[in-house]
Amino acid sequence: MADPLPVVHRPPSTAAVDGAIARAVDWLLQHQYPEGYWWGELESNVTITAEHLFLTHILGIGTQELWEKIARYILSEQRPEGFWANWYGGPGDLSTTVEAYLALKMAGVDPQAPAMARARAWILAQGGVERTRVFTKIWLAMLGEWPWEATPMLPPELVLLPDWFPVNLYAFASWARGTILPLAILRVLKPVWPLPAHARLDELFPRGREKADLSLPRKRSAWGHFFYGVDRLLRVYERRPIRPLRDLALKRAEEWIVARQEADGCWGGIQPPWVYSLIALYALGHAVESPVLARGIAGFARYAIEDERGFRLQSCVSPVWDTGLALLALQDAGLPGDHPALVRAGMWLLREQIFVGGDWQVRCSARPGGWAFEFDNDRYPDTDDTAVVLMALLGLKLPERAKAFALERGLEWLLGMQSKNGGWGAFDRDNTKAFLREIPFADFGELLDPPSADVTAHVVELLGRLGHRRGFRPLDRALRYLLREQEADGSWYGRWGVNHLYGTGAVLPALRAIAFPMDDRRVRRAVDFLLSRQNPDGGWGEDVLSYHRPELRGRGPSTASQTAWALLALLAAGEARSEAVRRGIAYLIATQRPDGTWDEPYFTGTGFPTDFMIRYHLYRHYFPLMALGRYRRALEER
Ligand code: R04
Repeated sequence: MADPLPVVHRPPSTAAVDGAIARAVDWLLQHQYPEGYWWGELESNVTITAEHLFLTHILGIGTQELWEKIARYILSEQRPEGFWANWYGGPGDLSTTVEAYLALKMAGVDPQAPAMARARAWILAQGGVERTRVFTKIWLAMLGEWPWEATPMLPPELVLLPDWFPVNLYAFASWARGTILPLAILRVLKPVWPLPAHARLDELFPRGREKADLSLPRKRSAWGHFFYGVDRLLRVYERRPIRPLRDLALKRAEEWIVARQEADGCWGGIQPPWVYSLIALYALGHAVESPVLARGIAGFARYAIEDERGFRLQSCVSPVWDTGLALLALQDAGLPGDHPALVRAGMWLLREQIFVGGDWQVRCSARPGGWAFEFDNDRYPDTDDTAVVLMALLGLKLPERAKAFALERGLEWLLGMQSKNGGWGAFDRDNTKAFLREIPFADFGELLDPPSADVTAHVVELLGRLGHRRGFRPLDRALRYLLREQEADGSWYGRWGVNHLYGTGAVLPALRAIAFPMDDRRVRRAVDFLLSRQNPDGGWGEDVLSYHRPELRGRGPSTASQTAWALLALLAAGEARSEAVRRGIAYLIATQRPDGTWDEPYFTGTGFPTDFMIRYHLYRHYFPLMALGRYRRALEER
């Protein structure tokens, strides 16, 4: 961790603010891709890369050269205690550590090496393989190290259930849907691609394989008991010689998957549905050389990163999101809408708009017109990217008719995606069937995509920038949703960013954009929350563990992006001339590097709260730039 910074007493001078903005703008302009977009690394944890090694083993396409690079990267991420964590500074994660350990063994790392001995001791102290999550057990089942029977049932017949049925594929979040169906195929085929003897995991069963606890994760709720009963019934069905629907279900599931492969070979733009789809199709008999598999395998190249630390894979890529936010930051910094770099980015975004249908149409009848997070993810546009991109485009000088068309269709799609409760989920409308969280499979991540305050705030901010005010029905409903979601401490929860600083940093700018009175008591409570959380160094930070521990909300070592979120909220609330904002701005200036950017080892992005955390490598740059730019502008007013 960095040394504590000196406490700042003097307000930053105009020259210091101007200089910091100029350096940050230069840095960002230098890091734009020639095609016009910005694209920073999306860092997660070692399971993504370990599982890539498992995939190449299963498909028989691994090379010793690749595996050694993967091993180098995984070893570079190990903590001195022997474990691997899911985010910087986070606690050890048993499943992640078991997957890392196995990948290292497969790559040929000597199990007697000290790093391996430390990992092994830690794993055993945590209870070993039998205590890992369902996803890890499924990987181990495919590799012959865990009995398939000791994983939850997942019937592929799910694909046959109509969308009005209480349980059906479309009731699950888009990411869960794309993951569950290939896993359901694998769960009935139960394929095994055994490990070589030297890589087997006997030493990770504390009481030996024979005495391993094979029971399923069990939820204590009423629905939990119900689904546990369903699991047992499915096991009876499984033993029957004739299962009339099975062949049909497998056929339909295969078609469903093949139909959803994207142009770059991925599924949903994210690693889990992608790897499981490839493996399921392979298990169904598709050859590695078949067009579907070949395209799918080739697609990983753009998600891979090779450097001195070896080879790693990103779980997802963020060019659209990064480009939208970088454009907003540059405009906040005062760059004109006809600046060539901004126009180039805007033209690139126009080409990324999606005009084909997707799974979202099951719940929404609007015409397509949104944006996805990634280069190629046409079937799963999301409302968050769409709102941010539309805000970014608003101020740009682009061919007029093309711009008007993009705005109109983007907005039409967004309005169609509003959920019944007034908020917006990311990929679907009304994806809110809470009882599904109780299936035995669900011991990791999120199975649903309900509306969240952060996404809703981005849409509301867009509506405000478009000139909508209270009295516009969709806006009134969204505002009521946001006000209902405010926590007792005055903050808002952050679904896709850590955590209450992200949520609050999204909501207050949205309220300002719709001309909500910023002296309202609810706004003041949010301001008080932020003021009470400022660190002695002038910055703000929030620990990932705040997702589980309310006393950590808004608390943690200062980071550039989280300081910026707090400042964006305070600036929106009209606090530009406050001591707190001055000190926050001074923190950003004092921590800026000579080359114009910031350091930030912490993970401030969220895939699934605590289960899957992300570090967006450009967050530490464009959010501080946004805050500095808006600060300067606020001081110029009046
Ligand atoms: C920041 C807001 C934009 N948008 C969210 C996009 C986040 C991109 O990053 C990820 C998204 C992911 N989804 N699902 C997974 C995931 C990972 C990301 C995922 C991860 C593990 C498993 C299954 C799915 F990095 Br297992 C949507 C709103």
